[in-house]
Order: sequence, then structure tokens, then C-alpha cells
Amino acid sequence: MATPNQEELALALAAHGLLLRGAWQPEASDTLPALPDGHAPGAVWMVGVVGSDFWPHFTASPYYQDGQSDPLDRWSHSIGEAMAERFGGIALYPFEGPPYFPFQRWADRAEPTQASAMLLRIHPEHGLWHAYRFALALPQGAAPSTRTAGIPATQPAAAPGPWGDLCSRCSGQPCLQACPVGAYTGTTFALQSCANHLHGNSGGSCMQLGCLARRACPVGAEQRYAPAHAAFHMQAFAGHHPGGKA
Ligand code: B12
Ligand code: SF4
Ligand code: SF4
Repeated sequence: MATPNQEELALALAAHGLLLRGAWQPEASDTLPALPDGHAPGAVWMVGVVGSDFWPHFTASPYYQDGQSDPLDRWSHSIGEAMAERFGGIALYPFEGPPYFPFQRWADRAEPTQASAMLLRIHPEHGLWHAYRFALALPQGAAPSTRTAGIPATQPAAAPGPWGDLCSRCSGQPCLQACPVGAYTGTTFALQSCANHLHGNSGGSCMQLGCLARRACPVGAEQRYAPAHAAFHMQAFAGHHPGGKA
């Protein structure tokens, strides 16, 4: 099996509207599963989306159209498995768990993401408008040429303080003011208050255009999700979190 280079991987993913989001080199403490040949992975490549570029690819797929549950996870899984087989590795998914793989900590080892006041990872260019679909653990030799090599697994995810510098320097921190039910405090997220709002009569704006707090963030604003894409995530989120007692 030929070891893929970064360009090959990026090209294969681009056919699905997916992006290579950098890579990192695992250490024994990462306790990743072994590769099909029994060896430990030599590199883990993060695969995800930025903005809504992948949306037309996904909506054209049978997974979006078949009416079954969790279409985006099933779409991601089908591509992840195909890529893993093609490149002699294994695919690891953010949505399989608990226990979950620490995708946000992995992201910090692969690209310049940092903890935000919204707990999501924020990227200096993409802002909050990005997410991970899977990671590919590949053999030794598939070494990353993007940022990453050698960042230790034990390095704290966020520095300095509770958030990275983007949020610490952000004037007025509008994300913390924008939620109609104050679900974000900067260090916590009140899931049930959010769910109650989404299921109530006044939840329409969040449901149709996406989270008002997330939309208030000025970083990477041009990457905000398209309305149909945002509504899809909100429907999935509300579907998994019924309204009830706060
Ligand atoms: C469970 C889960 C949730 C839960 C709880 C989230 C939580 N913060 O605990 C709920 C249902 C609330 C949730 C909601 C959402 N989630 Co969520 N969620 C997950 C999931 C599946 C597992 C998280 C986990 O437990 N990981 C295991 C731990 C060990 O991993 P970790 O990397 O160390 O992550 C933790 C730390 O980084 C820590 N953390 C993050 N920031 C900070 C900051 C400080 C200072 C500290 C101390 C810790 C800390 O919180 C993380 C979770 O515990 C992840 C996918 C994944 N596998 O990580 C998505 C994930 C975190 N969610 C994601 C998203 C987008 C959302 C939503 C916007 C919904 C949506 N799909 O549109 C909302 C936003 C709510 C919010 N602000 O967190 C994305 C975030 C992408 C990004 N830009 O960072 C992820 C990575 C999924 C993905 N496919 O990309 N989520
Ligand atoms: S609005 Fe400001 S504080 Fe909130 S996530 Fe964006 S940069 Fe961070
Ligand atoms: S989706 Fe709406 S209610 Fe939920 S946290 Fe975002 S702004 Fe608040």
C-alpha cells in the first residue's frame, strides 16, 4: 500500500467537499486503535468542513435523501471507511461514543484552533464555522507537512486562561450577550435552557438560521453556515434534546 501524501489525501477529500484540517503525530499515551497491519498509527489527519462548501455534496448523497436517522454521520462514515481502506489506515469518528475521541484536543494539535467563550473551538480564519467529520489514522511515513509535528499530547488545550487569545481580546464578547436565554456564561453551556427555547414558540430564529450566539461572533463571519445547512444542524440538535425542565 503506497503511503499517501498530503496532496493525494486533500484531492480525495475535496471530491466530497471535505477538507484536510492538518495532522498530528500520536504518542503511546493517545492509546489509539492499531492499524489493519497491527502497527501503531504514525500520523492522524483531521478531516472536516469549513463553512457550507460541503453542503451540496452531502445533500446530493443518498444519505440525505433516504429519510433514515443521522444522515450526516452515515455520510461521514461511508467516506471515512472508503478513505481508510484506500490509504491503509483506520477512520475515527467524533460521533461514536461515549466514550468519545477528544476531537477538540486533537484539533489543537493539528491547526491553530483554541478554546472559545462558546466552548467550541475557534479558528483565526474560520471562526466558529467549522467542524470535524472524521480523522484518518495512517501508517508511519504518512508524516504531516502542515503544522503539528511534535506538539505533546499533554499540552493544555487552551492558553492563556480559560480561553485562547481571540476571545480574551474580543471587544464586548457579543456571543455571551446574544443568546435569548443566556445559555452561555463563558465557561458553561446550559443545554436544557437552550433546548427549551428551541422547542418553544420563540425559538424560530435559532432554528431557522442557527444559534444566535454563534452568529454574533465576528471572527470568520463570511464562513457562517448557509440557512439550510444551519437549520439542518439545529433540527438534529433539537431532535436529540427535547424541551423539558431547565
Ligand atoms: C458530547 C458533545 C456535545 C454535548 C456536550 C459538549 C461539551 N462541551 O461537553 C452537547 C450536546 C452540549 C454538544 C453541543 C454542541 N456541539 Co458538540 N460534541 C460533543 C462530542 C460528540 C463529544 C465531546 C466530548 O465529550 N469529547 C471527549 C473529550 C475528552 O474530548 P476533548 O477534545 O477533550 O473535548 C473537551 C474539551 O476540549 C472541553 N473543552 C472545550 N473547550 C474547553 C475550554 C476549557 C477552558 C476547558 C477547561 C475545556 C474545554 O470540552 C470538550 C468536551 O468535554 C464532540 C465530538 C468529540 N468527539 O469531541 C462534539 C463537538 C464538540 N460538538 C460540536 C458542535 C458543533 C456542537 C454544537 C454547536 C451542536 C452542533 N452540532 O451544531 C453544540 C454547541 C454547544 C457547545 N457550546 O458546546 C463540534 C465542535 C466543533 C468545534 N468548532 O469545536 C464537535 C467537535 C463535533 C464535530 N463533529 O466537530 N456537544
Ligand atoms: S464573539 Fe468574541 S468571545 Fe465570543 S467566540 Fe467570538 S471571538 Fe470569542
Ligand atoms: S441556539 Fe439559541 S437558545 Fe440555544 S444557545 Fe444558541 S442562541 Fe441560545
